[in-house]
Amino acid sequence: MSTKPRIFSGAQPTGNLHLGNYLGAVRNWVRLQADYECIYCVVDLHAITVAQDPAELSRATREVAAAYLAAGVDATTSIVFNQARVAAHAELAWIFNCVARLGWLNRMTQFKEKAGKNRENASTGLYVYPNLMAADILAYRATHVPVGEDQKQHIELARDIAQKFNKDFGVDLFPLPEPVIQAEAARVMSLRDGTKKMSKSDPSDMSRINLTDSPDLIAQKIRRATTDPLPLPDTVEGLSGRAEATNLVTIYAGLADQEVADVVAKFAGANFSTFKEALTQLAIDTLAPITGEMRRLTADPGYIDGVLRDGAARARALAAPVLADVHKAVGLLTD
Ligand code: AQP
Repeated sequence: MSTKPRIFSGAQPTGNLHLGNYLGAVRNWVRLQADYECIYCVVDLHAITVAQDPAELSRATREVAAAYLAAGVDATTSIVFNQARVAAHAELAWIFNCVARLGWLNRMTQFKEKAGKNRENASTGLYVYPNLMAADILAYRATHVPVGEDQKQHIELARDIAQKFNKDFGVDLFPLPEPVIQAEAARVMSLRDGTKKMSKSDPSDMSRINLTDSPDLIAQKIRRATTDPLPLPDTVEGLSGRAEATNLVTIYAGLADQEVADVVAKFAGANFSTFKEALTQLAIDTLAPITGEMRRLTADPGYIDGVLRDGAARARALAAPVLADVHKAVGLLTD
């Protein structure tokens, strides 16, 4: 058994993974493999909290798994699987539905954003989504969760659930998981509106760069990205109040693995056409190898299914003793 601290993280197969998912999450997952025991899940049960086309969901589940592998997740050392294959997630989520408080869930900003004005018509699954996320993490007693900035509130809720469970049942069963958030590009915004996060479910494909986009399409999207009339500033403070400029500079910094201040210094006073050309080249150079590998992998769905099945078997083995302890603590007769 590994002595390294354990990580759990995942992405929803609600569509193509985009640059925000990559810079905010998946690229960090790859790096963290050196120091952590990693469990990376395609969270298909989360995806169905909003309407999904069944055939498209299966296709996207394989494609998201392919993106993990193409980006550098090693499925022999890390565990890669889809959530629906491991029943412990749904089972523990039900128990957490009985631990979490309505008041806690009412504070979740993602539910408010996703339910929008039509709150009464949102699924109950969307409402209790954070409880399932807590189950995803705690079924493995994971201690670290690498996520983008937008998921921080959900990790805090997972900590509250872990703490209340331990207290209510007088056990020390769950650790309090911590978010692992990278400083640069933790929040990549829409290319059309710098105040909205880049998202798979944005109706405009021009708002995001998908990991499956061709170089031509990437170039087109960056060329058409919203900007303002001013040249780039010569200090980071000069970006304040300029959401779109901030976003493009942040994306550059994320892709180049540099500090925002260094990017600002490099392009001080440049106009957007010059900057966008450099950004386009950098985005294509970074993403093209991943896109190519994804294409190769998705051409062989049997291979992807084999990886997911093997990962699920290993995940089930890790979750089984935790669930047994949970049942015992709660007084559920299951053996
Ligand atoms: N724009 C973003 N910037 C940085 N990180 C991001 N993440 C998502 N969007 C950004 C991070 O990617 C991981 C997987 O996210 P997810 O698939 O679970 O769902 P999400 O956060 O709801 O992402 P989307 O793209 O907005 O999906 P939809 O449109 O389906 O809701 C997470 O670690 C997340 O923080």
